[in-house]
Parts: sequence; structure tokens; C-alpha cells
Amino acid sequence: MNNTNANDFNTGVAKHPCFNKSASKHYGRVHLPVAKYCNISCNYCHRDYDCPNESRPGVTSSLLSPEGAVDRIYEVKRLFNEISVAAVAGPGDSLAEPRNTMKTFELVKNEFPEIILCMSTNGLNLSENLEELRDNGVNFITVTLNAVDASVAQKIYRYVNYKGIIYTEKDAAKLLLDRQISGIENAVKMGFTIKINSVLIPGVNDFHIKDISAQVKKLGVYLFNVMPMIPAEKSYFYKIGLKGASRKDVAGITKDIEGINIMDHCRQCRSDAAGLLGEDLSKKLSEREEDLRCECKKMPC
Ligand code: CLF
Ligand code: SF4
Repeated sequence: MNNTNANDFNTGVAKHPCFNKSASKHYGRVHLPVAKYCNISCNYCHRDYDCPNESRPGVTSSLLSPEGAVDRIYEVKRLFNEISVAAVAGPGDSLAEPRNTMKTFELVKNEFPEIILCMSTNGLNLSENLEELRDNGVNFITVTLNAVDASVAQKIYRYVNYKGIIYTEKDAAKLLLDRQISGIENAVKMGFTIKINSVLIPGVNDFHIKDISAQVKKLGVYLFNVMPMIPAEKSYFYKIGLKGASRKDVAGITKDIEGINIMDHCRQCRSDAAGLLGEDLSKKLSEREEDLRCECKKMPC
């Protein structure tokens, strides 16, 4: 990964533990699990678990209200004060139903103006939410982009629910891709610092990761993060016996990518992770919120 430069200090990269490996040694992040719904169906996901696009599957979290999210930051800071980033990263998609996400950012910005705000999304609803994200002080956005070709994307997504209409097969793939690319493009133009997560799915998109990197480089993305797929139990890929990928697979594919910063210190953390990337404090925090499992199941999965 490139070293930071003077501009990075203005954008906050210098203190963001995911966007800057050196910062990850000193600064932690807190994930605020306020987003319970999702609007697409990835074949490596099962809604019993956190969104594998940003989180390790197989570990459920409890859900927070926006007000509870502010309390969570105080709790985390009592254990580890060097929290530089607060983020919404699921457990569903942060923008499937954006009200809780936006309210959370608004409250956190008012209470902790020094904390950098960050969000991850599948990108379907990104464009229409960018202005509000900017107004709420968000600077860093991660979009999970697993393909830049609809014929590849079609193998990864079961359906897309856009404005209440369900799209499947190639229609779903094309729609999601168009929305993701335009969302990334618009976000870069508006000055957000963007990371792309691509989930490496053996036999499905492994041959395609370089194409993704080339496209996102053209779009002005700051950081590219390839994550090995860990298929959630009960997910479609799990059921058909598709094996996950390893860190070694990721390193083998990313070693030849040039012209874009590559993240190699991702911990595929939970949607309620807190503290330094390598030392998750979430288990130590009191469990006070409702269980998130039920609402996600209302969507066909
Ligand atoms: Fe969270 Fe993601 Fe923001 Fe970081 S995580 S929303 S950019 S504050 Fe970081 Fe965790 Fe990897 Fe994500 S180590 S899974 S890259
Ligand atoms: Fe699951 Fe939605 Fe995340 Fe895809 S975007 S992994 S369907 S929660």
C-alpha cells in the first residue's frame, strides 16, 4: 500500500485504520450495527448472519438504535480511547433502508465531531444517498463490487430488490452493476474517499479480479481490498459445496495488480467490531439490544 501524503491528513486517511495500515497499529474503529435490512441476495450470504461483504459470516451481532450507537461509542472508548473511526457496516446493507444509518451518522457527528465517519454498502442505493451522507459528515465509503461484467455478476446474486421491484438473473446483475458503477463515480466526484471490496469466489470471479481492479482504478478509487469468500452456512454457495478462498489465494491474485493501493490487512470484521483491527472488543461489550435475526428473514433469501 502507498504511503500517505499531505492530502491524506486532510481527508482523514492518516488516522483511518483500514485505509492506512500504519494507522491500524494505533487507531481503532467502532462498527455500529444499525442497518438490519438488505436489498439484494448474494449467493455466499444467509441472513442468519452478518453481511459477509464487510463481515465474517457465522457470527451474529445484536442490533443498535441510532441513540444506542452513541452509547456504544462511549462504552468502547472506556475500554480503548483511540477510536478514530465510527462506521455502519451492516449487519444488512447500510442503505437498504437508510433512515437508521443517516440518523446514526447525524448523532455521532454531533456527539463526537473528531471521529471520522465511514460506511460500507453493496452500492445499489448509493447515488441517491450521497448528498445526505456528505451532509452528515461521512468521508469514507466502501462498495462491495464482485464483478464488472454482468455475466459474472449473474452467478453471484440471486435477486436485486430495487424500489420494491424484484429483478433476477441478468436483469438483476445489470441493474446492480450500473448502480454500483454510477454510485462509485458520483462518490469520487463528490470527494468521498472510496474503497472497493471484492469477494474472491473460486471458480466464479477469481479470473476477473484484475478486470475489477482496472475498472476501479479508472474510476478514481483510493483502495482495493480483495477478501477471501467464506460462504455462510445455509447460503447457496455453501449448499452446492463451493469452497471458500484463502488469504494465500488473495495474495496470489493481488500481487500483480498495479496502479491502485491494495489493502492487505483486512480482518473481515463483524458488523459490531470495535477497537484495533486485530483485537476485537465487541465481545466484552454488554449485550443490550434486540437480536437481529428475525427482520432480515422477511426478505426472500
Ligand atoms: Fe469498518 Fe470497513 Fe469502514 Fe473499516 S472495516 S466500514 S472501512 S471502518 Fe476494515 Fe474490517 Fe476489513 Fe472492513 S478491517 S472488514 S476493511
Ligand atoms: Fe448478504 Fe445483503 Fe450483505 Fe449480500 S449485501 S452479503 S445479501 S447482507
